Amino acid sequence: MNPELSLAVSAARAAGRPVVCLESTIFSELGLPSPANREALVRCCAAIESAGAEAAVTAVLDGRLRLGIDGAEGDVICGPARKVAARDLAVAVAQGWRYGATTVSAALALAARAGVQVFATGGIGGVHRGARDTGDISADLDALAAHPVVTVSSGAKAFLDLPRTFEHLETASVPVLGWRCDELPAFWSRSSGLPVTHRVESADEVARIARVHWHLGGGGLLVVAPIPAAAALPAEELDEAIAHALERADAADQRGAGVTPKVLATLAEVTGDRTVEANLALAEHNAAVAAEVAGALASLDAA
Ligand code: PSU
Ligand code: MN
Repeated sequence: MNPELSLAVSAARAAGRPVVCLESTIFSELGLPSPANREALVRCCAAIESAGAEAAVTAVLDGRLRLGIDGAEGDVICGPARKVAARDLAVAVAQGWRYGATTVSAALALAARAGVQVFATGGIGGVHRGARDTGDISADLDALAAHPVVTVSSGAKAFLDLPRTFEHLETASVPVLGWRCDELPAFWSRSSGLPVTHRVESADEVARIARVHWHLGGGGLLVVAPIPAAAALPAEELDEAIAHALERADAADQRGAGVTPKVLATLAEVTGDRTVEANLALAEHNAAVAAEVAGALASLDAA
């Protein structure tokens, strides 16, 4: 079963224009708080479109796999949702869920199924701190390895165990390419102290690497782009807020899929929404970088 393409996405593909997929969890009530979620949707789509590509929000709507939404469906995308990771896609379809919001893992599955090569998000999921006890490792990591798609993100969310997250990506053979940076970004901050294995300077370079990687049978590639400097938050301040948010999630006995939304909400509360502002800026920037990469891949294909 292939995802249904919106008219705009179909038209873009017919015209050979590049397409960039987006997840919907970040735009739903599970992701950013209202009205920032709507602003994020508008800004990400505009960033992709002003770079000459077509934005394709992924979701399950009324039990149908979707790639690209029509304008009026923005209200649904920004509303209440059930979280859909890759393993939930089939259930959401068979049970006819009104709105299943795709995480990175589900969005990558839909992008790959439709042959879309580039995907943008804020931060991927990864290995949670304390995963040794809880076993909580996001399905995003396996999906990144499995699907031949370039993902652009600002690293992984900084409340995760970043060293283990990136070790996992190495084991899974996912190239991690630093977008004009030498250190892995830490989502709301520009650096984590962890070096990237490879630095890239341009979309064309990413496209050429991706082409060879896929030719050799590789799966996904991760481009990590730091948050624009003007929007970045100081790492020390965040460390404190993160410790507090994780304690609170733990005290509430939050487990599984509920952890990420709970932690993000607490962080917004204790920083006076500054994490939300930062999240908007980095998501928009990642969308713009992804559109550039999609354009570069399209040029290579045409050559
Ligand atoms: N990044 C954000 N906000 C989010 C997420 C990531 O800034 O809401 C979502 C993404 O959809 C990601 C998911 O795929 O969290 C990971 O959830 P989990 O840790 O349960 O796998
Ligand atoms: Mn999890």
